[in-house]
Parts: sequence; C-alpha cells; structure tokens
Amino acid sequence: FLWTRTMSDTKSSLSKMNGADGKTPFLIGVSGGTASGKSTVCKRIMEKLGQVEMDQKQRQVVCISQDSFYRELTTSEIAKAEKGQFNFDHPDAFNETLIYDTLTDIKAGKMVQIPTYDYRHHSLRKDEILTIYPADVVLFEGILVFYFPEVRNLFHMKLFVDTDSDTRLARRVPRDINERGRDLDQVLNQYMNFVKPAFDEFCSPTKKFADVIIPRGADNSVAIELIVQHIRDILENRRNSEERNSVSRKPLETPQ
Ligand code: UZR
Ligand code: MG
Repeated sequence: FLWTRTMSDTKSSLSKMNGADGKTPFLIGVSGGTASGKSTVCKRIMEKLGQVEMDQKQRQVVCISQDSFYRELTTSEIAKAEKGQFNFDHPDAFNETLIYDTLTDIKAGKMVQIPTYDYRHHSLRKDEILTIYPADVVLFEGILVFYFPEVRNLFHMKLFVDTDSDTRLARRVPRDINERGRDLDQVLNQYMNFVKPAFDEFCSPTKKFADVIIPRGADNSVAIELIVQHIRDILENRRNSEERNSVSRKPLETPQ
C-alpha cells in the first residue's frame, strides 16, 4: 500500500512538473548587442515554423523578451531616465531573480504571465500581459540573457546575433526616435555613455557562451534555416518519443 501511494504521488508531482499536457519546453537563448536583430531573428524562426498566425494556446514556439524583466524604477531613476542618464544596458537594470524564476517555471511546463515593456515611459505595462502557455520551444531574447550564470545555464541552446556596431548604431538611431520617442541628442549621448561601454563590458564577452553565432543577424537566411531545421528535428524527435512512451507505458496502466 505504501509503495503504491509513493508511486502515485511521484507520478502526480511529475505530471505537475511537466505541465498539464506533459510538455517540458526546449529553451533557446538569443543574445547580441542592441539593434543587432535579435527580435527579428526570433520572428523569422517563428514564421518559418508557421507559428505566427497560430492561436496562442496551440503554438509550439513562443518568444519572450528580456525587456519585460527590467526592474521597476524609483521616481528619481525615472527622472534620470528621462534625461538619458539611466543605464538600461547594465545588468543591475534587470530583475535577475524574476528572470530565473520565470524561465524555471517555463521549463517546468507551467503557464506564466509576462508584462510587456513600454520604452516611452520606461515602465512595465501591467495592462498588457502576455500569457505564455506550455510550449515545445521557448525563445528568450535580450542583450544580457547570457550574463547571469544561473540564467545562462537554463538554456538548452544559445544563439548570439553578431552584427557590426556601426550597422547597429545606424539602426538604433531611427528606431529610438520613431518608435521609442527620443531625440537625436539623447540617443547619441546615451549610446556613447551607456550603450556602447556596457556592450563591451557585459554583452560582448558572453559571445563565448554561444553554441551558434549568427553573423549579420536576420539577413543571414542560411543560418536561420539551419537553426529552424534543428528545431524541427527536436519537435519531431519529441513527438516520436512521446508516442513510444505512451505505447510502452500502456501495459502498466491496465488494471491487474
Ligand atoms: P534591444 N532601453 C531604452 O532605450 N529605454 C528603456 O526604457 C529600456 C531600455 C534600451 C536599452 C537597451 N537602452 O540598449 C535596449 N538604452 O533598449 C535594448 N539606452 O533593446 O535589444 O531591442 O536593442
Ligand atoms: Mg529588441
């Protein structure tokens, strides 16, 4: 009796760990400097896997941004941010614990809720919450996703988008002005004071942790196709092993 109880307890805690439908996602980290094309590389990967039009709950591949894990700023920090004097490229700007806990929950197949980030107001949008359902593959992208060792060790696969810094600056300037509500002086000052030194100190050295380095970012369709094919193989293998497991488990489940 005791033995049976232990077995069924173990079984139910295992199925909780795996999420309602038994999925433990394959976690891919995508890093690279600002405006290197991280978000676009992730988008291409999702498109190629036919994920974009799919309903959220049926998605097999989802993408999350590290920007959703900026920590909340104090009033004086917001004042600094408005003058372009807050360092958003420093590891301290992020809530490392929340990143770790969220990715751990995701890996355990739990449903998680993630706020989106509002660059214009330097704050999280509590009204726009993204719900991540258990997925086969989860992409996590951001400038410092390989910086924190505990977080780095959670990834099954690590990609680094390696784009020349002049190309990145040329993209960053119009993006910050048009999409993030900044003016030219502020963008360039922030770039010289914070973005560039923080890239050299905190982001660039994490390239050595990557499994795959993607030169030229989203333009590199060959690299993206290779990665996508690898993800397809993973999904396929998982499906096959799930089928095998359900066949081999059957005799155990028949009542004696
Ligand atoms: P990507 N960022 C802002 O500009 N404002 C914020 O409120 C929060 C972040 C910038 C941040 C970093 N830095 O370089 C960039 N600054 O977002 C990262 N300055 O975003 O990886 O998409 O370039
Ligand atoms: Mg981005």
